[in-house]
Amino acid sequence: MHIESVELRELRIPLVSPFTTSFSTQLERNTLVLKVSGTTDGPNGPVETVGWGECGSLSDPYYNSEYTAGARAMLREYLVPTLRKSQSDQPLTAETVGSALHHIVGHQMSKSAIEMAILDAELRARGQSFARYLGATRTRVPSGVSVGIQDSIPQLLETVGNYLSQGYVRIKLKIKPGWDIAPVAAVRKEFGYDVPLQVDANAAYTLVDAQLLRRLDEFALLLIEQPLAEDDLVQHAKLAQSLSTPICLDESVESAKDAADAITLGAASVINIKPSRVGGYLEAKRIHDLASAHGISVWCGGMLETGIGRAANAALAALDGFTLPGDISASDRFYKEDITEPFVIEDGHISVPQGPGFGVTPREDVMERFTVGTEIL
Ligand code: SMG
Ligand code: MG
Repeated sequence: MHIESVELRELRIPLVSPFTTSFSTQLERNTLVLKVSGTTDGPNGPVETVGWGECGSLSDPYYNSEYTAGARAMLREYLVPTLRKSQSDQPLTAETVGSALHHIVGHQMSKSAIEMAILDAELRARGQSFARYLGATRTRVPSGVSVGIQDSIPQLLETVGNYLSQGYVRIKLKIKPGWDIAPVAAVRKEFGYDVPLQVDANAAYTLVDAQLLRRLDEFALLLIEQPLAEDDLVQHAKLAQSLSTPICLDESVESAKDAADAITLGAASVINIKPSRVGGYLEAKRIHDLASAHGISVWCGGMLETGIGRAANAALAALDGFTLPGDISASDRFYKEDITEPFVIEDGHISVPQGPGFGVTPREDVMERFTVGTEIL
């Protein structure tokens, strides 16, 4: 497409309840929504089109190095100007965004946001759904839920019970040192061993904790997600040798190359694919393909996406290699009001949108109420 303008909005959307992980408590989602306008080539000349993207960053650089104010500067100062310049030399498509931005180091989430908007615009212009573009055939995906660290075990049991009664097919418990064995044991005791259960440490442990983490083995977890630091691939490989619980990487994988390294080293037997963390949906698909070829299970992670990112995640998770339920919950898991039509859980599943592009309609009037800044790039 040829970009004419990019409207960048910074939003702050309140969460229905605080979401606590080993690194912070989120009370709201502070994100960027991009609306790209421009033209694509149609059979009878240029066609006006619009597409939407969302940034995976959080307000503070605690999950990864990106943060929303930084992403905003990155898009304004580097990414959008670079794409504008590139389109004056050669045609820009969603598939060339990655290479046009490759010389800019890092900033995967910011890159993903603009690639997403261009992809949505192009697919809308040709009337194709994102699921069809990817070659995904499933029309619904199983819905897992990520449960934050709670104030007490009784409160945790109530929260988990509530999600199970809504039909969530897999529970993920956030853990940290001091909140690990006891909450897992309590959930198993209360709800039994038939509930698919996994944990996520968000890099809160070190290899010194191997013995403690081995105690999780008796609870038949699907996996333990990112127990060690982002750059600890070798140590994850060592840890994998002493646990029977499969190790899944999240923060450590920022590209298909990282995924290949992790697989080669034996650092992960499962990968959480978060499109924003790896620089976009096209790289996410490459990781899916690579993992499938190596017999590594993958599932789709989440960054508390609004309906825009949630729609795209659902389509990605509909690919065959996504063999485990993702963190793709209903919109009301986080939001009283979503900025698109809400995603709902039905029979433990979320429907994959089938309309052109990501297949959802961003509601600018609703967005307006959560907007803390807008700029036209
Ligand atoms: O979108 O359902 C969601 C959130 C899933 O737990 C989730 N994400 O490490 O996997 C993860 C976290 C990152 C965000 S924590 C604020
Ligand atoms: Mg994680």
